Order: sequence, then structure tokens, then C-alpha cells
Amino acid sequence: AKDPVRVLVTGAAGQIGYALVPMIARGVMLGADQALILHMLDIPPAAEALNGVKMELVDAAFPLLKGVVATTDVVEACTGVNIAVMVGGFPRKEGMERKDVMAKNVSIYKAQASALEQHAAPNCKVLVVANPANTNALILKEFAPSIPAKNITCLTRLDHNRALGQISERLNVQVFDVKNAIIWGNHSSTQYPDVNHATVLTPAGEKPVRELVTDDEWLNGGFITTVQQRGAAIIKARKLSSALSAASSACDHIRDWVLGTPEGTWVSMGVYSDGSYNVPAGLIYSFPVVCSGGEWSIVQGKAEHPRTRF
Ligand code: NAX
Repeated sequence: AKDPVRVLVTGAAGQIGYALVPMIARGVMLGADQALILHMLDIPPAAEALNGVKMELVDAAFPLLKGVVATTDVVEACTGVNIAVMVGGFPRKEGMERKDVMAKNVSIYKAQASALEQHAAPNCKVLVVANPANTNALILKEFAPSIPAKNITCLTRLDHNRALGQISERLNVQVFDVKNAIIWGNHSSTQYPDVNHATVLTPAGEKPVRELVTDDEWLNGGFITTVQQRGAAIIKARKLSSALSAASSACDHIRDWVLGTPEGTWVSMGVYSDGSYNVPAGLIYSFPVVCSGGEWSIVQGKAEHPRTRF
């Protein structure tokens, strides 16, 4: 049997945390043969709720779950972790300026970056989910200079999956048969969801989405705004922001990063730019990536398409 992997979830008493920790404990993130120890961090006002989540994890008797650390101490939370999923953060409240939220998150991510740098396992992989995800990941990277930049990523897989979902609904095909969307940029409404190189597996083989969806107006317009504004649509419907889909996408992100992407398939990840596609080097930006041997690499040459506004 493999040694247990230590997985940290920050903000674990929150909505996404509540959806995410059982998925991880079931093996959705790291595979059905990977034992794990869950580390859960939250802040003191949420300590009691966090302990409730721990009680439920015990009650669920997950066979893969070898231990649970539930704490409000950032050092204890980060010690020895192999994977860190950063979901906790300060939400923007009514009347708050963007710069106020930013200042709060800088101090949170600074402290968590140092704790990870000093106490996490070597080669710890970090996924930032908390918004603004790209910026928080960049702050974490700046304040943890000894963690390799390639180990710090942010979540745009939810947007990627939303794009696949929209194509599957439109064409009435299984989402599993749709692949190779690209989310460019930030996890925010300025992102560019791109299906210009995406394909659908049909009985006649793999076909470009651009061939199957002939309505360019939708592909260049409605499709893009639907994906960009999906988060707001969920909030309107649920009176709460996306949680189960965010949790599921976070599992997809880590699983593909650790275990590899299937041959011929790429996914979207927010990663540090090496200058590819003329994105300034050092920014955390969402690109198409393939993963193998626990490392991602940016897929090149996917910007051009005759029927886009690129
Ligand atoms: P919740 O408010 O339900 O949960 C956040 C949790 O973080 C709370 O339990 C809170 O006590 C905790 N927390 C706050 N400060 C902390 C700190 N310094 N250390 C540890 N924990 C801390 O929010 P939830 O709906 O779970 O969303 C979490 C974050 O994900 C938000 O920032 C949200 O904007 C972001 N999202 C990102 C998405 C993405 O695709 N990148 C999509 C979903 C989601 O909107």
C-alpha cells in the first residue's frame, strides 16, 4: 500500500470545504488506492464548525482516511503537507473596496505562504481557490520564494468544466466526449473561454466543436458570456456561490496534475507564465496545459483560429 498523503484544505469549515473534504476522503482527488491524512484549517470563529466537520468525517468511516487534523493554527495545519488546497480567504463584503479585500488577503496569504514554505513537505503542490485566485496565488508565490514557482497554481478548471458543460448541453452529447476547451487569463469575468480547438467524440470519430456548432454568433457571443457569468447565475439561483462544482473541479485539477492528463487531452490551469503567448513572465495566468510525471507544461500554438476574434 502507498504511504498516506497529507492534504491540506484551508477554509475547511466553509461551503466549498464541506463539499470538498468528503470527495478527497473518498479518493476522488488522488485515486481509490491512495490513503490520506486530511489537514483542515479555519479561523477561530469557525473552530466549532470545523470540529463538526471533523466529527462527520469520523462518522463517515472513509476507508482511505487515515487521520484528520482540524486546527486554527497555521503552522500545525501546514506541517508535512504534500498538497495544499487554499480555499480560505476574506470575502468581499458590501461596501468594501477591492483594495481593502486585497489588503486583507495579502496578510492572510503572506502568513500561509511562510508556513507552507517552512513546514510543508518538500515539493508540496499548491492550488489556490480563494478569490481573487490568480492574485492570491501570486502573493503566495512572492512570499514563499523557496517553493518552486511551478508548484503554485490557481483554479480555472471550474471555468473549463463549465465550458465543456455548455457545449455538451448545446449539442446534446455526453460531457465526457467533449474535450480541449481553454480558459485564458484570470478566474474572473475578464477570462476568455475558448472552444476553438475543442473536439467532440462522435460515432464518426473526433470532430471539432466549430464544425458541429455552426452558429458562430453563439460561439463568439452567448457561449462566452454564459461561461464568464456562470458564477453570478449560480449565486442568483442558489443564493450561495458555487460549491459542489468548485470542489469537484479542484479534485480534477489536482488529480490531473498528480496522475497526468490523458493522451491527446489538455486542461486549463492557472500557472506562472514563462512568457508563452506573450503573457508577461511571472504572472499567474490560465493556459492550456498537459501534465505528466507530476508536472504541467503549457501547450503551445493554440491561439490562432480563423473564425475567432483573437
Ligand atoms: P465560505 O465563506 O463558505 O468559506 C470560506 C471559509 O474560509 C470560512 O470558513 C472562513 O472562516 C475561512 N477563512 C477565512 N479566512 C481564513 C484564513 N485566514 N485562514 C483559513 N480559513 C479562513 O466561502 P466558499 O463559498 O467556501 O468560497 C471560498 C473561496 O472560494 C471564496 O474566496 C470564493 O470566492 C472562492 N471561489 C473560487 C472559485 C474558483 O473557481 N477559483 C469558484 C468558487 C468560489 O467562488
